[in-house]
Amino acid sequence: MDRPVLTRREALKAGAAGAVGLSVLTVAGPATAASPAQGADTVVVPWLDQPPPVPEPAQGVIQRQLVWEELDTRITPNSEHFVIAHYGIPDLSATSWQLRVGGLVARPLELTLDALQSHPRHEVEFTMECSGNTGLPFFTGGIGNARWAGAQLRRLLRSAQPMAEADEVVFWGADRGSVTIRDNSGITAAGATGVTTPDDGGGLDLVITERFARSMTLEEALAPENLVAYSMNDAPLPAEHGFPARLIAPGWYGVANVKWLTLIELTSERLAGRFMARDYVTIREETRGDDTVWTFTTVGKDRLKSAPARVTRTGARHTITGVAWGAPVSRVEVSIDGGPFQPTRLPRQGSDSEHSWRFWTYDWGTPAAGEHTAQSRAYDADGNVQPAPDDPFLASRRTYWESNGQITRRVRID
Ligand SMILES: Nc1nc2c(c(=O)[nH]1)N[C@H]1C(S)=C(S)[C@@H](COP(=O)(O)O)O[C@H]1N2
Ligand SMILES: [Mo]
Repeated sequence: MDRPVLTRREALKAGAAGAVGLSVLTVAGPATAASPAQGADTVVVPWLDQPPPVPEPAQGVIQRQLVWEELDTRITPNSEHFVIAHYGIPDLSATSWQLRVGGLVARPLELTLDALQSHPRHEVEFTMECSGNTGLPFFTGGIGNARWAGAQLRRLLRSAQPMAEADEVVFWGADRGSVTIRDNSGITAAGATGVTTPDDGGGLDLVITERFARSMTLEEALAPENLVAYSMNDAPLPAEHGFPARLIAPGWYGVANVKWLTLIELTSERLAGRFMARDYVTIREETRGDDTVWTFTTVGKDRLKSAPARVTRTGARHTITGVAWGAPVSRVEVSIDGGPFQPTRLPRQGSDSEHSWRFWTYDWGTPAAGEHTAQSRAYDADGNVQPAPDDPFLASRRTYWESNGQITRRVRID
């Protein structure tokens, strides 16, 4: 029978006897290091196609990434969970922080951290992925899995009593940054308060200070799994992950999970700010009859995806371990060196969360020495397959968001 995939803590509890059956999944330590838990004979074979360093402009935003060769537990420790921060990390005080629920509500709320924590505590395990992950050569580790806890968003919204006209919810973060809106000569003439600077084209740029914010419909916000979370893996939220509280919207790409929350605003209009309408917008070129149309869609819900995580060797025997996420996963297949797809093992896990990634393993046996490729593809519960690289949706994109195509890694076997 398949063994469940355990967290590091669960594996420790299970003890030595329990750990024996976990094979590759309890191997700890950096790439190529022999695992103490396995005896000296299981090693990680690092991928040949390592991502290049994050270039200068993106360095401030992509602050930490998953190292795939080190993925050995279902729960990502807080200190290893990827970090994206567009406007830096605000320093918020637990004592002076307040969360307001306002806008089109009959009873606006002002919640201290204590007041937030006095609501019933709900937990969800959720694999969060940045929608830019694997869309750029240097961005391949924008994913992690954590157990989040907090108050149910639905409960807070209902106690604020949304008015009949309220059909959108805007989540405002405390972080803000300078944004240049190009060529807005019409807007500036109408009396905008931002600083205006001449641009190259003879028009005017509008420079504003914008807060990080995202919106979703009230119906989407009322989904029972959404949390205003103050806890990550049983610890207070680390500063870089949104202290004191953030939105956790399981099933949505990372960008929807607004950190450093200060205001939840009910409105009657969809937000059209930077992270809804300019960045994190998928632009595609579609052919309709003789016509070409360009479509613009805001990044929203997760998409089915999988990736080979690492290759381990015990003696001459090789195993590929990977993960699959983004939708309820029914099976995962692997193609070696572009050959036919083979089934993998998809063991049951200690978590019953449908929002948690699933680990899979492929027994590679004793591959010939030399360079090889490993490609994975996942299927969801409805039989849909993770898109191939020539998939029409992926091929029509002119932006790198939502890159959920099948991933191929390269490895050299000695
Ligand atoms: N306030 C705020 N929330 C934010 C962001 C941000 O820059 N500011 N980045 C978003 C993006 S793009 C992602 S992918 C996730 C990353 O969450 P993490 O840093 O906890 O992994 O946070 C989201 N929430
Ligand atoms: Mo992101």
